[in-house]
Amino acid sequence: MNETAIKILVAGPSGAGKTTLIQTLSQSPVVNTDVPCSTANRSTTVAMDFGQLQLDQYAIHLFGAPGQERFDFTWEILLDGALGVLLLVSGKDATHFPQARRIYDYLLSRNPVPLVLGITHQDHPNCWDGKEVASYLDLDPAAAVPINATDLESATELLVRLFDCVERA
Ligand SMILES: Nc1nc2c(ncn2[C@@H]2O[C@H](COP(=O)(O)OP(=O)(O)O)[C@@H](O)[C@H]2O)c(=O)[nH]1
Ligand SMILES: [Mg+2]
Repeated sequence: MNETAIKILVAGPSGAGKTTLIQTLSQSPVVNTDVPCSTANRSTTVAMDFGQLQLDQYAIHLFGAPGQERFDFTWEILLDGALGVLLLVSGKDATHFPQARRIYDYLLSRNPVPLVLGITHQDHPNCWDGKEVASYLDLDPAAAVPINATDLESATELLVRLFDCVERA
C-alpha cells in the first residue's frame, strides 16, 4: 500500500493541551521534551512533541510547538512543510487568548496554511465556547471546534475539521 506522510503542526499557548492532544491521538509512543520550568510549578514544553497515527492511507505526523514566545523561532521551522495547523487554546482561561492570537499572526504571516482552532477544556465548567473565543480572536467561528483534548473522539473531530478545511482550500 502506498503511504502518504502528512505533517500537522499543533500550536498554542502553554497549558492549552498540545502535549495532551498529541498523546491522545498518537498510536505510537510520543516523543516528548517537556522539562521542569522555573517560572511555573509544573512542566512546560521547551522543545517539541512528536506523535503519529495512521488514518486510511495517511501516516499523520503531529508536531507540537513550544507555547512560549521565547521559542517562537522554532514555530517557523516546525511549520515548514505542514499541511495545516491545529491551534489550541484553553477555553477556561481568557488570559491565554491574546497569546493564541499572537501565535496565529506569527504562523499565518509566514505560511498561510489551513488552520482550525481547538478550544480545549470543554469538559470544564464555565468554559468559553467556540463562538465566543473565535469572536475574541477575530477568527471565523466556523473554524473553531470546542474539544476535550483528553478524549480520543473529541480530538479526532478536530483533526477531521482540519482535513475538511484542507479540502476546501
Ligand atoms: N480536562 C481536560 N484537561 C486538559 C485538556 N487539555 C489539557 N488538559 C490538561 O491541562 C494540562 C496542560 O496540558 P498540556 O497538554 O501539558 O498543555 P501544553 O502546554 O499545551 O502542552 C494537563 O494537566 C492536561 O492534562 C482538556 O481538554 N480537558
Ligand atoms: Mg506541552
